[in-house]
Amino acid sequence: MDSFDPTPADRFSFGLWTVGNPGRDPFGLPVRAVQDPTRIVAKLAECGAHGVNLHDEDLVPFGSSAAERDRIVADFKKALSDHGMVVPMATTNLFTQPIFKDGAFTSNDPRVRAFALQKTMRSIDLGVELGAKVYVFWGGREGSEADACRNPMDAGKRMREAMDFLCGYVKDSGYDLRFALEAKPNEPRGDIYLATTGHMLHFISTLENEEMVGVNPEVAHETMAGLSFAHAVAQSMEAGKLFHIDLNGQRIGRYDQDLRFGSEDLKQALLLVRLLEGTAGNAPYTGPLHFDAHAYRTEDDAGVWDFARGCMRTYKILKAKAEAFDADPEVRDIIATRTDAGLDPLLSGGYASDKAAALKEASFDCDAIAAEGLRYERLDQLLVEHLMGVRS
Ligand code: GLT
Ligand code: MN
Ligand code: MN
Repeated sequence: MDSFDPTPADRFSFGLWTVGNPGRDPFGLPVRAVQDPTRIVAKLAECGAHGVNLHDEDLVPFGSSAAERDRIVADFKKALSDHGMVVPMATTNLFTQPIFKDGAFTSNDPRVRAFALQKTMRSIDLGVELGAKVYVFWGGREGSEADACRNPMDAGKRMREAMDFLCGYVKDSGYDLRFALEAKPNEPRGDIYLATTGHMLHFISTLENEEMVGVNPEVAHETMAGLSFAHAVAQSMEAGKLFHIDLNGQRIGRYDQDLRFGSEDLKQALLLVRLLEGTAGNAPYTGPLHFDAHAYRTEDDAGVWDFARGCMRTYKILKAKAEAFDADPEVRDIIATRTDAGLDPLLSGGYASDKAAALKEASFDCDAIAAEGLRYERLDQLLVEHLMGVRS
C-alpha cells in the first residue's frame, strides 16, 4: 500500500466489458471464464475503483424477458450499494448482434434504424435507472467496406437524425443525461464514419441540442491513426466538450489494442495526464476517468486485477510526475509566457481598424527573432528525466 494505490476519490471507472473481457480475439477462443457483473462490482471496489460502466447487453443478455431483466438489475443494484460503487456512464451495444452487420443509425434499412432507436431508448432508461449521468455512443458498425453502398452524406444525415431524436427523448423523459460521442477510424468496419474526435466536434455543432452532446475520446483510437491524443483532448476541453474519456494504451498503426493505461508511449501518457489534471495551469477535467482497456490474453483472473490496479496506479504516478515537472523552476523558466507591452494589446481583444493599421506599420527584426534558440531540447530532456525518475 502506498500513495499511488487508488481510492474512490480518484474517480476511476472500468467498463463491465473491460475487466470482464474473457480474452477472446478474432483468432482465438476465450482464455478466462465469463464473470458475473456482481462479482466485477465487488472486485473493482476491492481494487479502489469508484465506478463501473456498461452496455445494455453487458448486464442484461440480449433477448432477456422483462422478468429476467428486473431480477438482474435488482441484483446489480444491490451489488452497487453493498460495495459503494456507482455507474457514471452507460452505453448501447449496437455492434454485436447480426442485425447491425451494416450499421445501426446509418443503415440503409429503416427497420434496422428503427430497432437501433428502440434498443437505445431502452438502454438509456436502464442507464438512468442505475444513475448514469453520461451516455456514450460508439458507432463501431457505422461504416463501410463497399463504400458505394450508401452516400456518406446520407450516413451523416441519418446520424444527425438519430442524435436529434435521442436528445429529444432524453429531454421529454426529464432525464439528467448528457451524450458523449466516441470516434474510431477503423475496426470493426473498413472505414468508420466520423473517424476522429475532430470530426465529432464539428458534427456536434450541427445538432439541434448541441449543448447536451460532447465527446468521449479514446487514447487508442486517435493513436492508431497516428494522431496526437493530447491535442484531440485539448481541443475538446477548450470547446467545453470533454464529457468523458477512455484511457488505455496503444501503438501507432496497430489494430485497436486497448492496452493497460501507460503501457505504451509514457511520454504521451504524461502529457495527457498533465492536461487532464491542469498542472500546467489550465482548468482541470473533473469528469470520470474511465479505463477502456483489457488484460493481455496471457492472464488468468489474478492477472486481470493486476491489470486494473496497474491502470489506476500509473495514472496517479503520472499525475505526481506532471505536478513535479510543472513545479520545476527550470521548466517554468523555459515555458514562461512571453510578454511584449507594445504588441500584446494589438494581439488581444479581436479586430479593430486602428490595430490593423498599427500592425501593418510595425517593424520586425526577422533575422534576430529567428536566431533566438527556444531551449526545447532542454525542455524535453527535463520531461524525460522527470519521467525516468532522476529529477523530482
Ligand atoms: C468497444 C469499443 C470501445 C467503446 C465501447 C463502448 S465498446 O469495446 O472498442 O472503444 O468505448 O461502446
Ligand atoms: Mn472506448
Ligand atoms: Mn479501443
